[in-house]
Amino acid sequence: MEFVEWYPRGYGVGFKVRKKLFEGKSRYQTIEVYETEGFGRMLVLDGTIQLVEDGEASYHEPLVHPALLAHPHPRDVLVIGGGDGGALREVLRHPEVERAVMVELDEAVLRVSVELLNVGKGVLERVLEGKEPRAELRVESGADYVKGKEAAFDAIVVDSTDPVGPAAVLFSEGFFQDAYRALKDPGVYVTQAGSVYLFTNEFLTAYRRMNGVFDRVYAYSFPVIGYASPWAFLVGVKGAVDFTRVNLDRARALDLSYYDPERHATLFQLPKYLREQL
Ligand code: AG3
Repeated sequence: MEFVEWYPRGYGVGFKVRKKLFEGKSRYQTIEVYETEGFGRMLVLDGTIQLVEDGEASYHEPLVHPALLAHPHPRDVLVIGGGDGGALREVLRHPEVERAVMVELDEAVLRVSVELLNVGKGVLERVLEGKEPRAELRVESGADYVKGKEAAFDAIVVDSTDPVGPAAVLFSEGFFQDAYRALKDPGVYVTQAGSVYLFTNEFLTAYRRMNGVFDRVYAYSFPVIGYASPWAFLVGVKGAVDFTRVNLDRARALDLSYYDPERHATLFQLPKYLREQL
């Protein structure tokens, strides 16, 4: 058996799977969990691969650490989405973080992640049992949550699904404006931004919208296991955050496997045709 996610133009990313462990429909989306042959369990939302257990860090590390290591003191951090707990887990590895709020829209994703996935490494369970004093978990729309917030967070990390359906609002200009206002100064915002080659237009649209809102916008990419790689990420900053540099002393304590802070500059490699459009 195999599971293939089909991207535009007939480009597929697939895994051999031993069996389907779960399928269900929540208010927002179809949720599936598979046991893959070589990469542990796999989470699929509306037919799109969200993660494989043995490889998810190739997404969560480059999503979280560059932004947090570029910020001088990420004390208050907001995670939007990321119901599997992987992004929150990486955020909590930073000792500077005093408070991490995670806002997930779909309670069913949280439940499936706690019951069937080994991604949050117990982080979600600990938060739910009140044993993670730095973290707070809310089940609501991230777009609603940031509305009206002012200078509340040093960093905002958006770990969303693709910019269609429930996550479309997280790529809208109005949301970027709300997120900008919710940031302190200095502040840093990071979002996943789709496949460099297969979602180029969505990526460019998000880039342009963010450019109209944030003080500076940076685009980078990373090869992610399970996605049509390279995968794009967008950073927007408020005030004095230089995203071309990260704090290497703080980085050393993190013991990372994929993102290499010593080679931070390599993040910015984009295909020439795309760089020329930024
Ligand atoms: N992040 C999912 C990124 C989008 C994947 N898109 C796709 N495969 N078409 C959320 C899951 C990881 N926490």
